Parts: sequence; structure tokens; C-alpha cells
Amino acid sequence: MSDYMVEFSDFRSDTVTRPTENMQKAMAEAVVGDDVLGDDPTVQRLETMAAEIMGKEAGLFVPSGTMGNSVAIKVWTNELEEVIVESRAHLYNMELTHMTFIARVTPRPLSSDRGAIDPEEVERNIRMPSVHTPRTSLICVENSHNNWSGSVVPLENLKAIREIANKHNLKVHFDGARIFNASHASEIPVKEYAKIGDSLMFCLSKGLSAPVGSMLVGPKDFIEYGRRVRKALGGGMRQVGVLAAPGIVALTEMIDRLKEDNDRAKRLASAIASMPGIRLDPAKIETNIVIFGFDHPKFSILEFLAKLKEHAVLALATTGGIRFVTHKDVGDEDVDRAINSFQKLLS
Ligand code: TLP
Repeated sequence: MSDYMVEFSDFRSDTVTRPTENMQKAMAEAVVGDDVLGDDPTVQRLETMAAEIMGKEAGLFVPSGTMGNSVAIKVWTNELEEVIVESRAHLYNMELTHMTFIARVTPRPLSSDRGAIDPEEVERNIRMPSVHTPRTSLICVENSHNNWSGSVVPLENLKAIREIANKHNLKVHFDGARIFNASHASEIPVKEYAKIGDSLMFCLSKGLSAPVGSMLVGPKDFIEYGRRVRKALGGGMRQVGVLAAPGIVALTEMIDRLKEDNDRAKRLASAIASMPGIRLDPAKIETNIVIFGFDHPKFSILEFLAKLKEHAVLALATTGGIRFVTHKDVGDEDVDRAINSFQKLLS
């Protein structure tokens, strides 16, 4: 371990998780082949496994969640079309406009209650056929919802949106980057959530701790075309079983422990919520992301983050405040260190 790893309590993201020993062993021992030519048995195992876990026909290993979302949107849409998204959605705000850059479609962002868009609002925003307007072809949903502080979007809301999609013959893509965190919090199996989407993307490289990669799952023909889009985006990888192998470990060994991350986030939120300058309702923290407003007479957000860093605590500024994310590599002692630093700095 480097000094960097030992010193800091790193709450910037669950993307910072390092591979477990079993993952490293799996990487070293992976049986590989040229995956672009369809020869990598480890990738194939991972893709089958991901599809089975989500109850879908097929899976595709992609280098990142961003690529998973951009492939899905490209496959489900055509030019001159529009996509309904929640206004704080990751794929609309934090993936560099791939909707317009790659799929060449326009987003139609709708406001929501902590990630849950009113289904009637969705229906009202589906375009009437007209020569003047783009055709609505896709609805995107996200759960847990990153920019709503890891909120769990209620299944009933998602089901209502699915029904509207069916009624209007639209596809639904599900950004499930942290779907397992949501599933633990709600005690709803991931397969139930996955039924909402024609396709679903989830990440191996966040709380599940694999070093790289995400999975896109959906119908067989969607994945076949998606494989071509992935290649066009430069995401065809060769002996990539070395990266799929830790993904398999992630899916077999790392799902259950995400509960701990959700619990630690709640503990952190409860401890800091009433401190001076912090705007946070701890009852709203459901999974592993804590976003709070910060308005303190002594520090700006960036000054406070710099001070925290002096206390060996790392976090990120985000729209609307400061974000802490719990994960495998921050334990109870890191949460204690963060709480103590807040106490020292803010009181
Ligand atoms: N989120 C990252 C950063 O982009 C902010 C993070 O640290 O939380 N969907 C959701 C809901 C995500 O939170 C992310 C990553 C992605 C998609 C994209 O995944 P990657 O980073 O693998 O492209």
C-alpha cells in the first residue's frame, strides 16, 4: 500500500475502491482470449452472469458506466428524436453531453421529487406527432439517484413510468450504476428494478470494488447492436478477461457488504447534520451518498474541503454542496475521523 492509501480517509467517491486480494488473484489467473473476436471465456462468463442476475437475455462488458449509458441511448434512438430524463440525472449532467455528441438526440429534462418524476408529467411531455418537433423515443431513469444524495426512487413510481412507456411505445433505459445499494436499502430484488428498463447499466467499479468496468444488459438483439456501437466508440478490448475476472469476484463476493456502506453513510449524516453551516436532513440518507448544503461564516465550500484535507479527510464539491460517499475502503474509523474533523473545524 502506498502512503497515499494509508493516510487519507477518502470519501470522494466509491470509484476510489481498490481491488480485493481475491480480485487480484483472479486477474493474475484469468483465462483470456481476444474478446473482439469473441474468444474471451472470462468476459463471456461475466456477461452471462450479469444478464442472469438482472433477468435479461444478454450482457455486454463496457469500460465505464458512461459508455454503457451512451451505447444504450445510441441503440434505442435515432436522429431527430428526444429522450425524457430527470433533470439531475447523471447521464444528462455528468457524462459530457453524449446524448447529443454520440446519439445526436436531444434531452428533455423534467423536474422530480428526489429522482421520482411525476408519471403524469412524463406523459404530458411525450411529443405529439408533428413535423416541427422531435419524436420522443426513450425515457431514462436512475436508481439509486446520485445527485439526489443517493435517494432510492420508489418502485411504484418506476412502474408507473414503465406503464406510460408501454402505452406510448417508448423504450426505457435504467441507469443502475448503484442498483445494489438501492436494492439493499429498499429490500427490493434487483430483478424487480431491472424489469422497469428495456436495458439496464450497472457499475462494477464503484462500491463493488472492481478496478474497471460496467455491465449493460438487455435483449439479445439490443446487446448485439450495442457490441457494434461499443466497437465504434473504441471500446472493443482484446484480452480483457483480466478485467472481467475481478468483475466476477465483484458479483459473487461484494454485493452483500454494500449494506455496511449504506449504514455508514447514515451514521455520518446523523452525526454532522446539526453542526453549524450544514444543511442536511439525515432521514433522507438511504444509501451510500451524503450530499449536504454548506454555508458557514468561516469557510467557503472549497476552503472547508481544503481544511478537511489537512485533517486527512477527502470529499468533493458538487452542485448544491459537498458530497461524501462511503465504500469498502472507508471503515468506521474513517467515519469517526470525518466526524471529529467536522467538530473541530465548525464549532
Ligand atoms: N459517477 C461518478 C462521477 O461521475 C461523479 C461518481 O463519482 O459518482 N451513472 C451514475 C449514477 C454514476 O454515478 C456514474 C459515475 C456513472 C453513471 C458513470 O460511470 P463511470 O464513471 O464509470 O463512467
